[in-house]
Amino acid sequence: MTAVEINFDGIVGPSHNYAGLSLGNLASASHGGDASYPRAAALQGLAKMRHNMALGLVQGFFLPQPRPNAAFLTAIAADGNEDRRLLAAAWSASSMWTANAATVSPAADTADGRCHLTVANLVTMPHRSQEWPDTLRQLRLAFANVAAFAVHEPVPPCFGDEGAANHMRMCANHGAPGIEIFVYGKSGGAFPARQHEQASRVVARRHGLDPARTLFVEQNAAAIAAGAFHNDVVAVANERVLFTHELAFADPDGTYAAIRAALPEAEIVIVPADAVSLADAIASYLFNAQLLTLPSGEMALIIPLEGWEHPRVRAWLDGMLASNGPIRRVLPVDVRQSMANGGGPACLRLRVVADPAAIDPRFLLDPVKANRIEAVIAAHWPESIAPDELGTEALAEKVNAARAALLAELDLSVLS
Ligand code: SUG
Repeated sequence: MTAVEINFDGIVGPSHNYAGLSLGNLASASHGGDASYPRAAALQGLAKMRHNMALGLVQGFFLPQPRPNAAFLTAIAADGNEDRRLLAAAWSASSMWTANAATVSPAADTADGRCHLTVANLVTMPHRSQEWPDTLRQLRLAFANVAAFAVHEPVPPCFGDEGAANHMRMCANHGAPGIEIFVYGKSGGAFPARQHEQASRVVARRHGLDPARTLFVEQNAAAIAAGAFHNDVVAVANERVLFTHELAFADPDGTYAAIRAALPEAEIVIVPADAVSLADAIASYLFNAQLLTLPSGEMALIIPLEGWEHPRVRAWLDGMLASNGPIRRVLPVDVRQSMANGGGPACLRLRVVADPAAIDPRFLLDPVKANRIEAVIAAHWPESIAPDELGTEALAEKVNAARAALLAELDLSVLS
């Protein structure tokens, strides 16, 4: 068996819209009420998947969830008098950000030698709290092979869990045993701390991780206050490399020392605040990047165009590329529709290290399937959604038909 890293991107759903639902996510707040472009959004996401596949990497995907969510509307007793934001929540396409779908511990790290996944409860934001049952259904289909995978229910809702967005794994190479780093926030600041320490600890125990190779690290309260609502807005890791803003963690030196003690080959690339401020990092999403090992062994950083176009970020990246650091290539991608809701390239993917042969092939992408998905999006996804269209029967019919067409095309109507 060959374990490789597979990135599962969320296909952007046909109800993609900007409702300003995520307090503490500055992009979501500033774009609330804008018109959205679901077709362009989904095509941008698909182009990113193709881009990474063309680099020689294995690519998977998850499907959009049913929207508007009838069960959620029933649960909140929607009768037309509910808060407009609750109505919008039932239409949210937020499951596209699959970094929040689950926390994944590859087989090499776990006591029973299986890859463990715990679906994230996402309880902090109402529009995201409805995702986990449908996510769990997809995880149980994609990772149905119980000899290779264990898929867990969410941690109890008294502990907020946002999945892989607050979890980093470092290792000599993907198939080797690694260290797992869980980053949590402490509540009490201006914005909610969405990942709770006890949720991370529950996940680590469930997954059977070795305590000697598991770190629990507090996120810097200043980073959350500046808009880093998930750790993956200020840090990303791949194999032996951690790429981080110097203000990402509450105790940066203690964190780096603990990482080096647990993984001596660790290389930590620190971006200083005097080169790229926290505000610049959050506006540009420099760290919400995919740090990938290419088949050549070189590492590439897939960043959003917003980062490439940002003068101070670009200057820092040019300097990094001219130096002899471990990140050898920087590749910008256009995911502007997702970015306007605070979701960069890293938010759009869930990393799973496993043998692709153990995964249901319906969730794996190839160039022909990408063409088929593109045709469905082009034919069925709404070109645009104005905020006052949410809640209308006409849009509900269009969105439902679009999703049904995609499920049928991918032989996944079982999810309907
Ligand atoms: O949970 N935005 C998402 C963005 C998630 C980004 N994911 C990671 N950093 N891994 C969120 O805040 C905005 C929806 C709206 O406002 O309509 C939203 O849910």
